[in-house]
Amino acid sequence: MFQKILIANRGEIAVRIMKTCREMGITTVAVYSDVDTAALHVMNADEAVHVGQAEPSESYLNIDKIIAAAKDTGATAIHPGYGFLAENAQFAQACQDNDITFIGPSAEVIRNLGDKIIARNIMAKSGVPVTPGITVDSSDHSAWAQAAESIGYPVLIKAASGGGGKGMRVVYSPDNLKESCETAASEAKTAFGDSTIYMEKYLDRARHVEIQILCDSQGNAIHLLERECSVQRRHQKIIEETPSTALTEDLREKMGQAAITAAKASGYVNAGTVEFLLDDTGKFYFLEVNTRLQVEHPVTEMITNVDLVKHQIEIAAGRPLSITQKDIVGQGHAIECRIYAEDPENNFFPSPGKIQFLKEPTGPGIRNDCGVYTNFEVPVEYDPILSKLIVFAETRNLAIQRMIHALRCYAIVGVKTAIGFMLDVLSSEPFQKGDTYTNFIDVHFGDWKPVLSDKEIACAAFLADNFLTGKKDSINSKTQSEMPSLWQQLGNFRL
Ligand code: MV4
Repeated sequence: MFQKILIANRGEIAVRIMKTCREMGITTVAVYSDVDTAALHVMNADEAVHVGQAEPSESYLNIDKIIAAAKDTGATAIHPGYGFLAENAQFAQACQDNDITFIGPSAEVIRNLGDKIIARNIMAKSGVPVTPGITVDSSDHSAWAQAAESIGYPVLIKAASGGGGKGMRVVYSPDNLKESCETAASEAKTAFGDSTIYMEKYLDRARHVEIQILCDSQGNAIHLLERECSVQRRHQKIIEETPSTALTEDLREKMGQAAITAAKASGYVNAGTVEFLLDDTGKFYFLEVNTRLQVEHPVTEMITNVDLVKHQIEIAAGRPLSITQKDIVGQGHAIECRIYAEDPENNFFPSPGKIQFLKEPTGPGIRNDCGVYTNFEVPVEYDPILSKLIVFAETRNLAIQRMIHALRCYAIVGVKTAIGFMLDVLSSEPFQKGDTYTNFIDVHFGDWKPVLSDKEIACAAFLADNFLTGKKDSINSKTQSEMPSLWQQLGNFRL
């Protein structure tokens, strides 16, 4: 087993990974940039190496500096987290070239699955269902027109190097086909340095359901059930849950097996996620494989009681999986809300700044994977995720109720968040009915306006905190028994 692991990331995910390392008796090395000298992940690590300026290319994305930091500290493995270098084949290769274990799949697998056309072809060949689709020479427009006719409109133009929805174009009629292909190709060139595009049948009204997999280097592969991630805005997931309200036991088994087939067909080793679109008739189609630990992995951990990071580390160390498919039994229901520094009154644009006060929700079935603390200045340079609030309960309804409770107890002052928005989504009838499709937010919350300002919501939780922790003197001088239940007042005030 590794003695020392370097975590090539920051924020909540770096903190999360360090927790498992500590439990396993592994020493951790943090890396940090100029604006992260006081970041939580630095304080949580045993050692920390300054790697450069705030710009990601100078620090968290700088392969040479990260490799040097591992060598200088004697770390023999690197966990990349998500984002930054997590799905960078060049980085995985650089680790290998320097005798450092990359905690993730091989460079070759990352490269193959990173190319969505290659990934699609691997899956189609091994019997994993893919949407009707065609790759043709991007300069031959008559070939495109023919392809679209044979697939049938609407079609979706995707970038071969894309993923996460970047560079996609829906085309409803032949009139805009040429133009859409050209814009998609040029967008892809700008974003990924690769203008290769391909075409698929566009599936309207589908759900995004993904399967977590774990594969060891001995050829054992298991799946850890599904995550429903349909509730998203502009390809940014907002709320994730497991199990999906859309799966029957039979469908779950079929999708799980398809994910294992996908893993074996691509030579996958370590933790990964196979994304599918699921339509109303129970048909599902391969989308892509995410070759990393995902943001939403905690919901899977909650219902399976499996520490995914621990298994990632054991697999990377060459150990066989210590669990089998029979050990994976989903229990109860888990929901995650992503808490970003974002402004719901300004299109949910990032709103970094100084955290003036933070009170994390706690209690039975509540987990908050947090990367910030009171007085920390959220840098403008990075993804403004503050934490992920995850709840677990026996049933979906109880989990929703618990999440509403936890969100109401979550006080964040100093930066704006979408906690009020999340509360409205969780309280809504379509969400409670499990009527979650990828267009859920646009359809039901496209014109959402806050009733209470973000400040009011944070203040309510702040006041509640002062009250509950006995600092009531700062609110008024009455003793607790003389006061009307502030908690009750706040409850009425807030919803
Ligand atoms: C699709 C699709 C409909 N039809 N492919 C978006 C992210 C990338 N992984 C693929 N995506 C989609 N591919 C076909 N043939 C709809 C989406 C899509 C989507 C998928 C998952 C979650 C949210 C989404 C939002 C819009 C579109």
